[in-house]
Amino acid sequence: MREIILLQIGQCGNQIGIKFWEEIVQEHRIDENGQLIQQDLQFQQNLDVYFNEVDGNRYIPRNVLIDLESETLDNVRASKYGKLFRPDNFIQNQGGTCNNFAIGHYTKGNEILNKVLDVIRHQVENADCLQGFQLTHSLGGGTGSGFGTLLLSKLQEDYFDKIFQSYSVFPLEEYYNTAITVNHLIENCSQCISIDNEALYKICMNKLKLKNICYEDLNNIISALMSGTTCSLRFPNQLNSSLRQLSVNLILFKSINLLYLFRDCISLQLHMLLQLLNTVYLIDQMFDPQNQFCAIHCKQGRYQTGACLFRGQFSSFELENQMMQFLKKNHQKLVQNLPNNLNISQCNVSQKGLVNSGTFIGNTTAIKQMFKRIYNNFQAILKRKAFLHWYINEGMDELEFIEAGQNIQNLISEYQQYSEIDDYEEEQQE
Ligand SMILES: Nc1nc2c(ncn2[C@@H]2O[C@H](COP(=O)(O)OP(=O)(O)OP(=O)(O)O)[C@@H](O)[C@H]2O)c(=O)[nH]1
Ligand SMILES: [Mg+2]
Repeated sequence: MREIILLQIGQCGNQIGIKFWEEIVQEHRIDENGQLIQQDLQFQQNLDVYFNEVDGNRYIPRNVLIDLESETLDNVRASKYGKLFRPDNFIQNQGGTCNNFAIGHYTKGNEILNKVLDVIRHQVENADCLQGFQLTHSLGGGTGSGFGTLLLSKLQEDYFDKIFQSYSVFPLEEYYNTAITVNHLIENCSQCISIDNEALYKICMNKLKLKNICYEDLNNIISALMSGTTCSLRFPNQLNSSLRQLSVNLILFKSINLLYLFRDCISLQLHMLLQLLNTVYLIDQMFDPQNQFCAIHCKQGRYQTGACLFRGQFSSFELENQMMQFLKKNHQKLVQNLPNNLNISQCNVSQKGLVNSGTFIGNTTAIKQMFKRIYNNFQAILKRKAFLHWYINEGMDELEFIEAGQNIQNLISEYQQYSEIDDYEEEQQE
């Protein structure tokens, strides 16, 4: 089997994680006690990717819930699905980090690190053939960013042949934590799926017409997205059926280590919450900027690679055909001259509440805009050394900040360089 362990870190990481489990237990026909509601092979054939079977008839999520304060995890325990999780997999501390990366990474985070690694080791030993780890966290607070990256670096040492995929929520502010965390993700994460809270707020306001938007609204969108991106892992599928295959299909420059984040960063677009009328409309929606999860202008870059994940009842012939038509009309969206850089996979089990739906994951050079935004804001406060003492007091060195700035700048240059090659090739073809 090809098991995955989900690591939920900090308030945001756990709130998203819980929504994800709520969503997928329903898709796999499991109730809040871990028991099957309906036995049917199409829903349960690949259950062991995300669940451990216990006592022969209960299915328990393979996850670890971690926080340096207790409130969020107490809420999880008290929620409808609280009993679903293994009690030993909750690991918490008191007091939080006051939004400080250094406390999560160096001081308080270190106090719980061994306990967390023990619980993970236990899970790995119980797995038949672990494919990798997924991480949900935000880059804004101190736990998701600081402890999240500490854990990633330790796990990379112990399980270097596994795939590490993160669902990383980018905040509207909190530039120190964000920039330092991005620097760690460049180093230790195989695929970083970037979710921008700013873009989520826009989807809630403009598309879903919601008022008084709260985290739950944002997390509903994220969990629908995670359900879409993991469907090829959870249900029988030919394409993108493992984290490694997703990496192979989406990440172009694995062997050239300078291009780390090019390899690591995947921007997201998603079609969701719309009952689909036909395939053409669905494909259109998948590429519609209004549905994208990063607040960037996609027209200012090109997709190097992409994966379209369709759910529902489709004719494969029709899908391939319509996609070809779409790409003929929109050839400027994709880098030319790269064979098979857009792949299509199809899952017959529909997403909750939808007949047909689709999720698009794309690796685009336009994501450099997001890093430019982070870099500029980060440099503006670093130049004044504002708030730096809070980090230095917890054992961080100023050099770490300088290095993070340089690495993000290098990353932006890499993206820039590839954009220029794409533009040049496009001109030559015209
Ligand atoms: N989308 C989303 N964003 C969240 C959620 N909770 C917090 N955030 C964002 O995440 C950032 C703060 O991170 P938290 O997850 O609260 O912090 P933490 O990881 O628990 O770290 P501490 O600072 O130690 O509390 C802010 O930018 C929030 O806007 C959530 O449930 N959903
Ligand atoms: Mg917190």
